[in-house]
This record gives sequence, structure tokens and C-alpha cells, in this order.
Amino acid sequence: NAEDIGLFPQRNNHRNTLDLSGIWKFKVDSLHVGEKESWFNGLSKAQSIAVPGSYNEQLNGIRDYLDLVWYETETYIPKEWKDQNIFIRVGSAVYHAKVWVNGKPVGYHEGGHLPFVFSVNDHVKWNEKNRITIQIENEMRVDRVPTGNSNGAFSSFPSANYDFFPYSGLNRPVWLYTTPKKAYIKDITVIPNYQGTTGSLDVKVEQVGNAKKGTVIVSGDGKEYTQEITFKDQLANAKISIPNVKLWDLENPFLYNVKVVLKDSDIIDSYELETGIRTVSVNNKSVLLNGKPVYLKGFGKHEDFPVIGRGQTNPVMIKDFELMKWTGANSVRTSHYPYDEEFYRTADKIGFLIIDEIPNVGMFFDDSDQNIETRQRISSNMLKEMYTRDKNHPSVISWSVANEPSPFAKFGAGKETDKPVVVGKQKLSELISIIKKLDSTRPALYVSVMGGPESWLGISDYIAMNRYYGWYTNVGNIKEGVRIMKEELEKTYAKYNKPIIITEFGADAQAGMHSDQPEMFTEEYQKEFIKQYLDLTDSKDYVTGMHVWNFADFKTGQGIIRFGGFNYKGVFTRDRRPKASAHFLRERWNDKTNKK
Ligand code: GCB
Repeated sequence: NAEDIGLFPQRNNHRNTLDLSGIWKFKVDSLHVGEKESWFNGLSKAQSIAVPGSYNEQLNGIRDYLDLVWYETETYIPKEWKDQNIFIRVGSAVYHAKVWVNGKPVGYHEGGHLPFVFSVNDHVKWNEKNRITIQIENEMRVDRVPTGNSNGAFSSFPSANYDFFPYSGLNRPVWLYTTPKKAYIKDITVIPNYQGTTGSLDVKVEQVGNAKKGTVIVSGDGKEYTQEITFKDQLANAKISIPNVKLWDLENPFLYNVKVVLKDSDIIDSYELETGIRTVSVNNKSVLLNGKPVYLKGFGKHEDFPVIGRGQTNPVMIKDFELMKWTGANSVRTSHYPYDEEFYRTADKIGFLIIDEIPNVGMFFDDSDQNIETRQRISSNMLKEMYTRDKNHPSVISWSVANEPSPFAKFGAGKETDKPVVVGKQKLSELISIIKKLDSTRPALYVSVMGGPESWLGISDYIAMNRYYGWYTNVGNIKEGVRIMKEELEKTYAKYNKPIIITEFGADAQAGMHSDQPEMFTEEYQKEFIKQYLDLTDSKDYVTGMHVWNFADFKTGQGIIRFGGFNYKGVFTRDRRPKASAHFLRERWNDKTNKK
């Protein structure tokens, strides 16, 4: 029953915010007695924990604990907020959360990496402290997205059906914020376009309440464009035309400010956001930014850092963009879940391209109809939430509806007529059409697994492939791996005539491990693997991008292919020191004589 995500909290003359980040109370509830014992009326004998931040590595002995935990904080609410609507907004709670305010339930939410909002008007107290309680659990279940406990291809502990560690808890800030009571701006959708030298912004405004009119003001480049709007059924539209438009692109990521004002006789509410004017499209060879081919150089990543886990950490986020730029990268996929909102705001400002992905990872279709349907419902919901949250970012150039779905829990392509192959294709196509219906301005894709069904590849606007020939197959033999990669690329392009991005390729390397001839797990092997894949794909004009897996080493569950509990495919170590391959990429991607 999460209310709509709403606009990112903003403080101005009509709105207020209170970031509740800090040290909260925390208590493990392994016996599931918390609700019976009314822990929402106050946690006794609690420990301290930092929010935002995953809990797993903050406290002793709970690294692998994924069952019920309780968080609590207390705050005064300023008396100036008395005649305002008050909301609570949780940036990310992994995986299932229930929220109480002053002991009263206000709602619950499923899904770990997108925000949710509840109205708390009826529950706040004035002149005394307000208690906010959040119960969370991250049980690995086969009817969840991402999936766990499926006895699938990854036999790891904890038993996720993916390799990144299932960090849990309040990974992003929790906010209280207000909107005006009389009427307020609920949502703004901005669709950019341009024709010749004239830009346009289609601004759709949705309000709660009955304000009659409003104004949309676009400013930038020292100029201002204003349009009055009139509401009908709480909706209004403006189409702003901008002569001599400054487009948003990689060299000059120019942002326009869009301000929406709601009014009767007086101003009731206002909200401002920044966006860029650019188009994204696809022809049969390339992804096009503003009509020109753009070659996507970059990485798959994780939100992952020692101790903090998947918690929001702005210094590391900024550093990661710096290092990606240092290598010459221009793009990133938010593998395997939508990232913290500051990530997208930063990408907008510095001119970086994002493939935005929902947490639909580890998906398979040889399962009961009921589990398949449940996961499909959750995934569709996540797509809607991700779109609502991220739609106005010029940096977001594509939507990814899944990472490495497979017909079978244990991988494999099967025959075209096998039920899981047929059902999987239908379900993935359905997800792609859901996001395309919401947004006709960005391409959509799913990210395919090595050895998966060929017939699924064509459902993406451009084809995304994760391939590890020369690592997971053809082990130790890069040359043979690259030969197979070449064959598959040529066959796939001949069949579909669509551009292809390799969304993952890479090899584990233990920093500091060397060999004269490339040998698995050394820096030399990793570098050689990446080099030979780049050499191959540079000669294919329909390859529209190469994303190395991974930007940095990251924490995994325990398993026999994850030495010490880490995936070492980073070109940087987990503490962001470059391996040989990072230096190699820096030379290669900054080399202006290289056409890609
Ligand atoms: C993949 C997955 C990614 C893994 C990677 C690996 O195909 O998409 O999540 O981390 O392989 O290194 O095994």
C-alpha cells in the first residue's frame, strides 16, 4: 500500500524536509516476537546502528542474518509544519518493510532498491517526540525479485540466485517532508525534444487538490520561458519552446531548470527540477544520442563498499564517477538494481549515460505458474516505480527489465518449444512493453546470459549480452573464447539486424598477482581478456558499446568460485586502486586515434 513515490523531497517556500540520517536503535527479532510484543511502542535493549548503511557488517555476528530486524528513531516535528501534509519517505529498505509512526501502522512495501512514501498526517504528535519504527526482513525466497533459495545455478550462502552479497537494512536515507495542504504538485513529467535549433519541453503536471491554475517556468542560458497552465481533472500540460536550444550531451551536459508553480489567487506550491534536452534512439547499428551514434564505453557496477555495504555513501559515489571518467568511460549500467538517487543527479551534471535496471536478476521460468506470476507482478511494479523515480534524468538512456533471465533455474537454452522458453519470452516481452508504454522516448532491453535462448535476443531494442567465453567456458584460453564470441556476434547480427552491446565481459584478477604469460586470476590475464574482446568488437560496426564487468571488486556470498567472499572482476580493487586493466582501459579509451 505504498502511496505514489512522489517527487524527491525539496525545501522551498512551500515545502519542507527533515533527513533522519544518523544513529538509530536496532534490534534483531529472530524469534518473530516483535509484533506480538508491540516493539513498535519502543525498542528495549536495542543496539545502535548507522542509517543509511547496510546492517550486516556494522554489528558483530549478523553478517549472514537476513530475517526480521527492527529500526527505530525519534524526532520532534517543527511546529511550523502544523498546517502541512506530512509524509515519510524511505529511500531503500531491503527487502520487505513495515512502518509505524507513534505505534500506529502506516504501511508496508516490497522490493529493496526503490523509495516508498506514506502519509503520516493522522499520526504525528506536536510538542513531543515522534517515534518512527521500521521492521525489515530480507528472507531469500523463490517468489521474490531478485530471487533466492531456488536451488539454482549459484549454490552460495546466503542462498541468493545471484552472486552479489544480499546486504540488508536501510541502505538510503529516511526523510520526513511536507507539501501544502490546500493543493500540491504530486508529479511532474518532462519530455524533451528538439527540431533543428529549437528545443521543446513537454511538461505534464499532476496535482492533488483543486488549484485552478499554474505556471511553468523554464530557465537556462540566461533566458526564461514562461507558460500559464489550467488544470482539468488535476492534470495540466505545458509545451515550452526554446529557440537556439543548448542540447544535453557528453561534452556539454547542459541543464535547464524547470519550475512549476500552483496557484489560485496566491501561490500555493512550487517545485523545481533540472533536466536536459536530448533524444535517444536506435538504428540498425548504433544507439544514437541527439541523432548521432554514441559508443558506450564503461562498466557494470555495484553499490558496494567495505562496512557500509550497499549503504548510500556520497564520497564513494563521487569518487566512482571520477575514476570512471579517468578510464575514459562514458556510461554505466546500474547492475543489478536502481541506484541511489544522487547517482543519477550527478550523472546528469557531469554528462554520463545510464542504463537503468530493475532488480530482476536470477529469474527463471521452470517453476510453478504461481511463482512466475508473483515475480512478474513484482517486476512490473518495480518498472513503474523506477520509471516514476528516474524518468526526468537526461542521463538515463535506456531501461533494462532483467539481468540474465534463464528458462531454467540451472541455466541452459533448451529447445524453442520447451514451455519455460516460450513462457520466458512472453514474460520478458511483457515487461518490455510495460516500460515502453510508460516511456516511448527511451529504448528498452533485457540483458542476456551466455548460453541462453537465441530466440529471446530479438525482443530488446538493442541486444545486450553478458559473455565470458575464455573465463567460465574455454577456461584459460582467451583466443578460443574470442573466436566463439566472434561467431556469436556475427550470427546474432545477421539474424536480428540490431545493434549489440556487450553488457558484461571480464575475468577475475587478484590485485598484485602476476605472470609472464597471461594466466587466470592474474592482472595480465584480466588485461589480455579485456584487450582481446575490445580488439574484436572494434572491428564490428554494429557493436554499440562495451561494458566491462566490473568497475570494482565486490562482496559476494560464500561459494567455491568466490575466494574469500569476493568477485575479483573489478578493474579497480574494492578500495578503488587501479589494477593493470584500469590503466590499460585509460590508455585505450582516451586514445583519440581509436575510432571507438
Ligand atoms: C554474470 C552476472 C553478474 C556476475 C558475473 C560473474 O553474468 O550478471 O552478476 O557477477 O556474471 O562475475 O560471474
